[in-house]
Amino acid sequence: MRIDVLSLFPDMFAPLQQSIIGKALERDLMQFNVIDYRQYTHDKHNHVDDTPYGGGAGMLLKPEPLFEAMDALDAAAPGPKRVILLDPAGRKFDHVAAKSLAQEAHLVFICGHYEGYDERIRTLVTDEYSIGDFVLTGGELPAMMMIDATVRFLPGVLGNEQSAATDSFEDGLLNYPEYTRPPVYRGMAVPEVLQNGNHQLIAQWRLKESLRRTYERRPDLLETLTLDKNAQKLLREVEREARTVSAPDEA
Ligand code: 4GY
Repeated sequence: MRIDVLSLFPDMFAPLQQSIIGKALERDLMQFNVIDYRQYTHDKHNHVDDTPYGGGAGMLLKPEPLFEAMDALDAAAPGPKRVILLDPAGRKFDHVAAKSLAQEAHLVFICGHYEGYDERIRTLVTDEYSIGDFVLTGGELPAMMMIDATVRFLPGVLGNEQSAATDSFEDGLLNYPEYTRPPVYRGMAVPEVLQNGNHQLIAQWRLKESLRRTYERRPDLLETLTLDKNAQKLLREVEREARTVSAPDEA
């Protein structure tokens, strides 16, 4: 996979070269390149922004630098690309989106600044994504988050011991609670079932606790999920236990 980022603050991407992404670069599993699109301005003061037609507060990104940066990129690396714009008005980025982007050969991220984009910039774009309902000062942090979440899915990036297959969201549920040694810490014990080595019982306990955590924290995830008979039974137990625990007087 090749990733290009168009940014006015290329130095912000230094941390990405560390850690797991750094390893992916070392192992040649991906190429990563940041383009400072201010270099595609022609005026003396290298302006990338201008005032909005029709008036109003704030400045907008001008179309020319981004169009010319994309022309140069198309010439240097021809072929199909997913061109991603980071914007609070985009589709919500999630686990499924990261997995789908990981199938692509070439991703381009456009990082904006100021109060928004000249609308014509959107004609360069194949996908618009938001990382959440809040407004940042630029698209660099969202781009880094999306790149990190996507690169994890490239074959060979995670070791066997850190498989993406056991992530939260992979089965549509939040992860079950996990424990390591010691067996009791400050009076808090590791659940008995995890210590007795019965893998069937452990799998059932984990599925039930995944369902419990999702039911308590992200009931919206359960709405779109199809559960098998066993999971349905465990979810009914979770629901019953929630009623008994939160209203013990009525039990
Ligand atoms: N939230 N999700 C986001 C963002 C910064 C001004 C438009 C977000 O993805 N991007 O807040 N981006 C703004 C900065 C231009 C993008």
